[in-house]
Amino acid sequence: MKRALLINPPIHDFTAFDLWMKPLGLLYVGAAMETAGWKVDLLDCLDRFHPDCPAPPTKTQPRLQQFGCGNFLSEQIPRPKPLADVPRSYHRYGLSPSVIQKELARRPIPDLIAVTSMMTYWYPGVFEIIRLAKETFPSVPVFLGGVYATLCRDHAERHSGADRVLAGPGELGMMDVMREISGPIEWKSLTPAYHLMRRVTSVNVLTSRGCPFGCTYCASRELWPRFVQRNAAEVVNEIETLTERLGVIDVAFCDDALLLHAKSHILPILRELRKRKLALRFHTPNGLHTRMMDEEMALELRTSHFVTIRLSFETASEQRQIDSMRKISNDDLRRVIANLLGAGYSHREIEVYVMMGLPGQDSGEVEDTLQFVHDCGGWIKVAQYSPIPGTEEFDRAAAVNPAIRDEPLLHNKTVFAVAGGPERFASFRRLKGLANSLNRRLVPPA
Ligand code: B12
Ligand code: SF4
Repeated sequence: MKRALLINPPIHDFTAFDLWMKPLGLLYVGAAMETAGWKVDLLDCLDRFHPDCPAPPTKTQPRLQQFGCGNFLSEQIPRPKPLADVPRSYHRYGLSPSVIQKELARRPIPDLIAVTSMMTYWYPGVFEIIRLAKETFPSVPVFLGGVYATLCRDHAERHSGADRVLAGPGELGMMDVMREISGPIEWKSLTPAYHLMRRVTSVNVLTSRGCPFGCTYCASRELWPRFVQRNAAEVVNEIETLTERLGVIDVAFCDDALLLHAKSHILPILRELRKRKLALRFHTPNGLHTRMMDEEMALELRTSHFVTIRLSFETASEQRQIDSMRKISNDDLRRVIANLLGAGYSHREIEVYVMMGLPGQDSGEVEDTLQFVHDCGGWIKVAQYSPIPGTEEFDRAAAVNPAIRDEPLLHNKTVFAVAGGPERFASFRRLKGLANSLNRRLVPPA
């Protein structure tokens, strides 16, 4: 039997937190390989529960902790050269290199190694793991896929050390590779291979791929050129099977467009889940399409135990809404927050993403947006802009800083918020302070 070793790399970044973070892409790749009769093993360098390398208890974020989120093990490391000017400490998150080496050494030699990648600016962790894997298994081919590999393919091919970089959906890419190695394989519908993980505190579910909107700062189209929704019954069965088998109650939806075509998709999914009386809690860390949240949807989410609701709003600038986002207006947000409040959500539970650091965005625009969200009764969640190759906004950002074209480290969300000198940093801190004080005013501490 052929063997594959899947690896989820460590992260090098200013901050990282396990916010329902799962190597979902890799778990799909693993499912495809198991279906094809391969023996699959996973080395999850972000395993918070590894006996030799447990993550420290999470001291903050009690709300998120109870839903299965938490800190990664971390150590401070020097900032890489392109980030030398960013006034923040830089860390390595995940299992220590020595534990990774031990983990690699105790495994039988695989026939191939499949490494995933997430944020484009997390490539140093990817390179590190490829180097360590090559040290232990010098003759085993390493395949690299995932978001970084898809969006920065040239960079990955030139610098990662992987033998092959596969852009796009890995189930398909790896099928071709497996066919090359072990002959014909039949395609089957897949459930992510969560059983490969040591301990799972929540599951991530994708009910669809892609998004038809095409906002100018978003990579969705680059990653999934077509919007495809899965069969509703298949999604319900997956949620039921996974949560029962793994003994978890927290489910995070990772869709780009969860609420689209609701009548034939998410509404039947939620109704069927309720019918099956599964005691689950749902989370939408990746913002929801706000416009789709009518009264009926707000009530459905409440009745179905959606306990983390995040809405994509980004900006109250009507000009920018028209120019760059096809998804929302200010009236939409006002109406939607009212619907959610009407459905029984508290102000604290209605989290609204506000984007900071977009090209050409001045602090006045952000300030107006913060105030607007607050006035509507929403809890502000500041999201820092990360420029993503292949998007229109990336070209605008590159006109200001051409270095982002060759150096993905400069896509880091922290860089974009705080780089550009002390004035910009001071403005960023002031805006963060304003967001916090507006939130405190909305929900005074008990
Ligand atoms: C869910 C999600 C999150 C979650 C958690 C992610 C997780 N790991 O679970 C949360 C909410 C935490 C998050 C946070 C952020 N995210 Co996010 N996130 C996503 C999202 C919507 C889905 C990721 C996912 O689970 N996909 C599902 C799996 C199945 O897909 P996949 O991993 O790509 O895997 C497939 C292929 O890539 C491939 N593959 C994967 N591995 C391998 C391996 C091999 C060998 C092969 C062959 C193939 C292969 O096959 C898989 C199956 O088809 C993506 C957008 C998207 N559509 O992908 C954005 C995305 C990755 N995030 C993005 C951004 C901007 C952010 C934030 C910076 C937002 C912000 N401003 O705060 C933060 C950053 C967090 C941080 N610490 O820096 C950007 C990327 C930015 C970048 N420069 O790389 C994306 C692309 C969205 C966008 N706007 O365009 N995110
Ligand atoms: S609506 Fe959301 S997922 Fe769709 S393109 Fe815009 S930002 Fe991306």
